[in-house]
Amino acid sequence: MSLIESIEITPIAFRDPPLLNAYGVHEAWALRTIIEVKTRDGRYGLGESYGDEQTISQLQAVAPSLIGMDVFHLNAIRNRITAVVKQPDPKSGLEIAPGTLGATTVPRIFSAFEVACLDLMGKITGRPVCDLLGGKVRDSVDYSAYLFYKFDRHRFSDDPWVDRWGEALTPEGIVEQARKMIEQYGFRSIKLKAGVFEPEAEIAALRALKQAFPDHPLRIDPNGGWSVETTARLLPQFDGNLLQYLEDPAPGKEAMGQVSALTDIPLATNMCVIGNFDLPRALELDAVQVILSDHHYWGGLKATQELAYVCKTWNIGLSMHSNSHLGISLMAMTHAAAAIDNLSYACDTHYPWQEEEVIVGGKIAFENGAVRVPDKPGLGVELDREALAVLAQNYLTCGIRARDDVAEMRKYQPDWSGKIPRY
Ligand code: GKR
Ligand code: MG
Repeated sequence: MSLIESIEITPIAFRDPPLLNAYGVHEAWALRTIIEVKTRDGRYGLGESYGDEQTISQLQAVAPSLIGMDVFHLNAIRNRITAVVKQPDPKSGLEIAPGTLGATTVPRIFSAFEVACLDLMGKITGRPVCDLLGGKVRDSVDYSAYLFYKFDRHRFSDDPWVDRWGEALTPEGIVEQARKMIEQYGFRSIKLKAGVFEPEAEIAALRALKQAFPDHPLRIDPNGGWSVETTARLLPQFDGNLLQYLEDPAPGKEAMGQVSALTDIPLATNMCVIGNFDLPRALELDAVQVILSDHHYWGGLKATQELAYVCKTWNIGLSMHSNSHLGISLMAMTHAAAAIDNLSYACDTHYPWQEEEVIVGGKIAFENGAVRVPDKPGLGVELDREALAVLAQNYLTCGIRARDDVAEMRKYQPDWSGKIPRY
């Protein structure tokens, strides 16, 4: 009853607004893959992962070798995946989406199956996934309002869809976006995606946010868009507890170590520490004081717990990273976060930016900025097969096969380099 009989891997595409970052702009469609692991008795477990061609072909290559394995034997499944998966160049992929990097291949592919197996284990035992991780330490998980500079609509897409958020290219536009998002979702922390405009303009937006939402902790994340010199110049402007943490101001561990030596503001990362292999050097340099976990590339929910123990041991803060995703991922993130006591910050999520879903019941609700931890067996979500078919069809027709923010930005600005640090 717990042996894997078949695996379905379905690439999907859903609409994504023109969100700006240091690399460029989001394309009109974001890609994901839905993973279904099935047992003979008709049960299925769900996973959600990246949708770039490389990830899809790796998932497809591994799947046949898992048939007949026991969903409870995660160690054996990890060993099988490690033996089967082909390791690409560790530097291949998109730096801004760490889960697409070659260096994270085995943990990324394992994670997709691990979550599906945990969902199945939960369904077989009648327990929610967080119980399989030791039980919840909180009843709901806090997420933050994840603000982006953005265009009003995609100028180069044939699809007539226009998102409901409008343009945000100024401090006023960002405050307006925050207001809408907080009104609708109740978020109690704010993150501003930066690295888009001159840093002073982005700090003006932070100040405007502080004035409008004095009780909301603030973070800014230029994705390594600033040099060490620029960051050093900006640091005094963050005085007075403006920031809860400063995320990836400069690119790479060495640069982050240099910035860290200049400030008491905690530095956070989802770029220079993306796996256990990055930890020794980061610790040696004291390069980061907060790590943004992400089960999608860190090796699953249990590996995220292991990272939490490392963070506890070394007195490093733990937060959670996100890329564009749907509800299966949100539920996996919620179960992991529910079972980690030192996850001390509201988690990131892109979820409000997406309108489509693949789960029964549509979009997951937030209350006061938090998602309630479900007590149903498994992840607590079921697949809406009609919705899945629509998004699978989108994938076939959208023409995108790997996220490329740089190429998309070049449509607006042909001389765009997309190189970091830019300032
Ligand atoms: O979606 O543009 C984006 C984000 O910049 C994303 O790609 C990052 O991986 O959210 C992420 C981050 O915190 O760096
Ligand atoms: Mg980040």
